[in-house]
Amino acid sequence: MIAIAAEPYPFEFEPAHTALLIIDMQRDFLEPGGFGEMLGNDVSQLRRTIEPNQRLLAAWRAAGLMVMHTREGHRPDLADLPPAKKIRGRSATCIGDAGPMGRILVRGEAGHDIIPALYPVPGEPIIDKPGKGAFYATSLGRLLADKGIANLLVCGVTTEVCVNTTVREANDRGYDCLVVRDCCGSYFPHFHDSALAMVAAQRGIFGWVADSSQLIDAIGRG
Ligand code: C5J
Repeated sequence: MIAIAAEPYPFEFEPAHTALLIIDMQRDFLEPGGFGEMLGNDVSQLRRTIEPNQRLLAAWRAAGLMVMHTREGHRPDLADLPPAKKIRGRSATCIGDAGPMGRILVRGEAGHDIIPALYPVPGEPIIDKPGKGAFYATSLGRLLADKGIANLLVCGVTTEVCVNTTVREANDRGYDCLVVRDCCGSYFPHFHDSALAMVAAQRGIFGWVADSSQLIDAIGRG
């Protein structure tokens, strides 16, 4: 059992029963010229998470521990895209339409894929999810149960949408979640800060928050 300093109190975990879950580090959200930037967002707010994620991912891989990745997106026939989600935002270009990097958030398109800097290696499951939460309409719960995972270290983008939604889903399913502060990002820094505060509030109503350095040091100490 390892314990690390975290908010609101130390997080204890057994590495063999703890998965690193990296949410939606996709080209369309992070790369200049992608869907996120097309909507007027400043992608540098998300890109600052790339290096911390690389360091944590390298440490987790070196220790031989469980890593999973998610991608938000839809079938090419859009059968899993609710009409409400398609038109939400009333943008001229919507999910499923041709965008700067192929059809927006459609599986198999360039923009839907994970950025090269954090690309999964063989053996790391990729969960394709049609919603914001990683459990909804996916096999994530089954995979975690099969691997005996009890704790999740949650990284990725965006902190207030897909990260927090996944943490809430995981919380209701009995997982302990630690959200990794510097490995998560939002286009809106104040949303990032608020989303983390919500996780750790009320003595950890959803979970814990810590910096990646705490995890890397702890794994290094073994
Ligand atoms: C959003 C996400 N914000 N991955 N997706 O639409 O947070």
